[in-house]
Amino acid sequence: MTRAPGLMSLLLVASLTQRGLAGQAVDSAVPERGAARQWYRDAKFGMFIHWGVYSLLSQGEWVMQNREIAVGPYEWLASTFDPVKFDARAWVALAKAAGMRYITITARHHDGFSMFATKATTYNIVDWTPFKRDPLKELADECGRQGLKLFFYYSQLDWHHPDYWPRGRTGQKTGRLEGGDWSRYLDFMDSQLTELLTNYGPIGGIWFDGMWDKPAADWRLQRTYALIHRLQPAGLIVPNHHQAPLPGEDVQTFEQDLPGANTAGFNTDQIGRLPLETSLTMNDSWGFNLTDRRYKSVPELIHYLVQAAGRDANLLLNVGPRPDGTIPPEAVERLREVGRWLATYGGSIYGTRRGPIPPRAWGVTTARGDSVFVHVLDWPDRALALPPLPARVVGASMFATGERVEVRQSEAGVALTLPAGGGEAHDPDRVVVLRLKARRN
Ligand code: H79
Repeated sequence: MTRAPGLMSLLLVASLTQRGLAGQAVDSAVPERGAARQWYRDAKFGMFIHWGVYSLLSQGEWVMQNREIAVGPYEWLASTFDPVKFDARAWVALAKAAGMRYITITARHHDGFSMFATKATTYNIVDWTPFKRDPLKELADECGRQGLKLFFYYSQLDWHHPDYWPRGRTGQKTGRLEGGDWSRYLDFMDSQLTELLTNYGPIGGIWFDGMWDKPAADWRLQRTYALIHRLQPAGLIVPNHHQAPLPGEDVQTFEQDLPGANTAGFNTDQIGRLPLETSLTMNDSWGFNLTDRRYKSVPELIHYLVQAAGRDANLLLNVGPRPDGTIPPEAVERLREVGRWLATYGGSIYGTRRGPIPPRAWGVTTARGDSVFVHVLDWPDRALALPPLPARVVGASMFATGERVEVRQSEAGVALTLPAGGGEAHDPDRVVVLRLKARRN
């Protein structure tokens, strides 16, 4: 008798594994990771930080590639990095004020410079620069104190390492020798990942990027994923490879697009069953860019957050700190405003799942328990017609003010009449709470 459930769940895991979205099987197999994924789905809002040697040149994190800077001159640039105003407490406090629940920071970007203490190379912030401090350690400690989770962005692509060979689509003009040992490079990455997963306490997970540089290469993914999951069973693997999820992965992330959209041109339209995330720049740059003034407005940022939540996805919103370690004031202002909005409306976002109505032209729905939150993002009128809902609506009100919302429910759907006045039509998001009649189990 006692063996039967074990066998059943083994069979279940095996059958899930064969469906190609094998990552989800881990949910039931490893309780720590199942809980971490739940936490992640509830968190909804994170801060992405792109910060490194490239920040000095203020042209984004691809400057080494775009300006064809060779390894030698870039190494000199790296030796000048000295962000004296870096203050982990201030960064984490800002993320918290914005209503963010986690931070994902570049531990090492494509330029190959390690922003943390590592024994695998001297090309790192502690050994190579006058700064000599480990900002990731300071951030990890501060996140622990302020209750945020910290994820490490880790580039698989490297424009500096001699063993990144054969070269992929990028990094051709760096003046490196034409030769190298690929398996030694993979060992190097595993040793750095081991450091990131052992020296910083419990972390949220690893956010991989750059595999698309050499799509056909053997990245030894399963070995690396197993290493990560062995070192931190609750650590999530978030791969930005722009493909459907592969075995061992925990989150499907979309770059500059809501799940399912592909305006960026490189995202997949295959949405798996893992937790989802959208990463987004606040202007048009990830790394610091002094002249990029194309900042999204506060209502636009709120819309992205709500649109993501309505699709079951988190929003990972980027900031590109300046080379002195400060965050640009344009970003600070916007983050504080979004945080102010969340202080009122967070209950319709955090801990929710996508609602019963799929995304519509006027907005989206989120849901928690018997409550459905109707997010009216783009609709000028008071009257709004919804498609049929799975249960009877027993109450309807405006989320922020509690004002009554008139409801007429028929076979054709649910007609809402929103209250007049209050300037609500100009709000970035008019949120209506519908209470559905509880379904008895
Ligand atoms: O870290 C940020 C970017 O630096 C990095 N990901 C975000 C989070 C990134 N850079 N570029 N991309 C992601 C998009 C990749 C574009 C590609 Fe291509 C188009 C990869 C393959 C085709 C550019 C053109 C690189 C190779 C060919």
